[in-house]
Amino acid sequence: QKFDPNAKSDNPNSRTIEILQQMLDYYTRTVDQWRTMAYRRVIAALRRQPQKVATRAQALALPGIGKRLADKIEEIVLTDRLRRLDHTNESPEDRMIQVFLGVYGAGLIQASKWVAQGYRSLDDLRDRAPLSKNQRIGVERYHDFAQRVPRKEVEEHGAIVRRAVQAVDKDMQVIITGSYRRGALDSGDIDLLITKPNASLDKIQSLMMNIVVPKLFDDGFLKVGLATSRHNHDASKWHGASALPGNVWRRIDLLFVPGAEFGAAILYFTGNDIFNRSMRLLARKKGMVLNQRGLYTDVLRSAGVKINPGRLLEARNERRIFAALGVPWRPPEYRIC
Ligand code: DCP
Ligand code: MG
Ligand code: MN
Repeated sequence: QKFDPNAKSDNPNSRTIEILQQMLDYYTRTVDQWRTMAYRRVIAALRRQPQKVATRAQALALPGIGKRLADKIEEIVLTDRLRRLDHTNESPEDRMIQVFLGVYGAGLIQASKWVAQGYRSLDDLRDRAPLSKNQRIGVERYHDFAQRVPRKEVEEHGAIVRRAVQAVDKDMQVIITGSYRRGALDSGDIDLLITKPNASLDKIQSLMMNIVVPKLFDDGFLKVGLATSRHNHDASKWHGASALPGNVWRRIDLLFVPGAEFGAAILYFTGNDIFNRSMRLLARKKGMVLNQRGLYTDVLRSAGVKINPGRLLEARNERRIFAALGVPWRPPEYRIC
């Protein structure tokens, strides 16, 4: 199917999400962890609704949404705003930090620095601030990267990469993960896991970096590379931007995964990040270690010194990792916290 560049995001709840997101931004800044979690949960639930959630009762029927949030959803739909937002009492500096946080790669420290240094708009940053190469791209493509990617367009980008990968090796697999795999109707970026059964990381990595990525640049599909890591201890990755002809630039992440680690990697890359944290914590409590490369028995230490590295329990199969942890299988759609 063809992607329609003029199509709006398919999500009927996008306005509600937009307003709830402003609340989430506020609570994130005030480090209100409890409300941050609640708002993340409600936004994730709304992202997966194909129908508009308009009433308190409809909102209450969603998993993990309590009465107060349900009231807020109804208020937003009825009034197109949320009174609570008018009382968050933001200073102009707070609002500017929020804007600068949207620059790719800029964290709270960098965003606060820019405000402290007197920059008051994106134009200001672009024209006057000394910026790294990536920061400059982040500023110049700010409005591109701020737009959510509709599910259909995520699929289009995945298909283009898959075609290029399989032209080189038809046994290679390209799997769309991240929020897409959790069922989101639109995503912040495009997350692609690239693997091949029984292939080593070196093999996949060199094929991607020497052949596929350059080819996708030649085709005009990839626009810029923003971060690469060769495997030190991290899995290998390539972060950058891609675009369909005539369309806005999207953030795209490629994760290169050896066949033997597929299960642990897809579990990690499906997220969400809070679900990942809770799985890791659970593993710890059971004397195991979970990371994106596998589930291990804990490292044996004596007086703080490693005696024994952890022994690998499972890495290849996602379901078997749940089983080894003693947790019932949770489909990606339900991994929202
Ligand atoms: N991840 C994680 N911890 C992080 C960052 C990422 O565990 N600090 C994992 C879980 C995420 C996955 O990687 O789901 C992909 O990261 P993204 O930042 O792309 O997040 P999502 O795809 O979940 O959401 P979005 O739609 O905003 O891209
Ligand atoms: Mg993502
Ligand atoms: Mn990502």
